[in-house]
Amino acid sequence: MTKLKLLAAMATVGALGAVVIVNTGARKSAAIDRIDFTTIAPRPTDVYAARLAPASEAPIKEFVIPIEDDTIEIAKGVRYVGWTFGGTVPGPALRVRQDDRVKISVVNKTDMPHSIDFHAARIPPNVAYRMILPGQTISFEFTARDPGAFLVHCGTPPVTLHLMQGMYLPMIVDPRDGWGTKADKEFVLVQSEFYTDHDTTAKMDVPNLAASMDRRPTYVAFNGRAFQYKEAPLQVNVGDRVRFFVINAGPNFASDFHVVGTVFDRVYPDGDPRHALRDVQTEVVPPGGGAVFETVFAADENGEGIYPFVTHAFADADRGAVGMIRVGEPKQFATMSH
Ligand SMILES: [Cu+2]
Repeated sequence: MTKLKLLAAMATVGALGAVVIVNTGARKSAAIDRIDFTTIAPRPTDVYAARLAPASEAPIKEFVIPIEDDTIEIAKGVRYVGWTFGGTVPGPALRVRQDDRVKISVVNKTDMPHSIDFHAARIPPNVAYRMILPGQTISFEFTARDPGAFLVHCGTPPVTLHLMQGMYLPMIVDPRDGWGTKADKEFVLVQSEFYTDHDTTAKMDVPNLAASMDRRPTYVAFNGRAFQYKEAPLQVNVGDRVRFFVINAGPNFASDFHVVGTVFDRVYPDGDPRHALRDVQTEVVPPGGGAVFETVFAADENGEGIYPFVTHAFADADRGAVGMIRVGEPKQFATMSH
């Protein structure tokens, strides 16, 4: 990682940290934690901040989410007009605790109808997930009854199109009794596909819905940009227990999540600790699903080094669904095979 990229990564984690200080420090006793994503203006070339901050202790969490059309970067130097929740693809990670009351307001700032579907909610979809017309705001609330790693997405037909355009975000619901282990680092990774043609005049990629119907993706990505964590690896320390929240927005392909050079000592399909699996090499996360993966980069075993994370469906990894975890301060070897 270049010094500049490291500084940029630190800045994004720092920005996330600032939110944590607000949420768990000065407002620790506040009953309502309100995050208004309309006030955040991310830059399209920023690396998506995969590092997660803890949820605040407020029992009521309120999220204001704008729907916007934004120019994003889906691979290095490849611009694309995405349909976004909150200006990025994926949209911002929402994190709450089991039993929290979750209040949602979604503002449609585009000229097209959209909607929002929370997989974490038990709620009548004809009420909460109805069409949001241009200029309209929809508000609803639910209790986060189920722990897990959930997908939130636009459900407006054709859903394939709204998903390949970027309309999804991750939502984490922490179990009321915690995850059973203490993680030193937590990351969120949302896998998805982009289906595009290149417009040589506009020098941008444009959507190709027929390619999505034929399941022929141009890019498969973690957190909205092919190969971004190859260039800007996830940084952890030797000895860290690392928890990954892996969510699959699809629209079409499963993620066969695997980290080269380690074994997951725990996997929670759906992100529910009651579903715990032990000592897993690869676990499938289906489109519309999520799971929690934990591993320890122990000094005497899989310590300092560079560990690729992939979908083990390698045609998809070769299209961009691969990144790196940098453990400690290893020397990079140019001949590494992944
Ligand atoms: Cu939509």
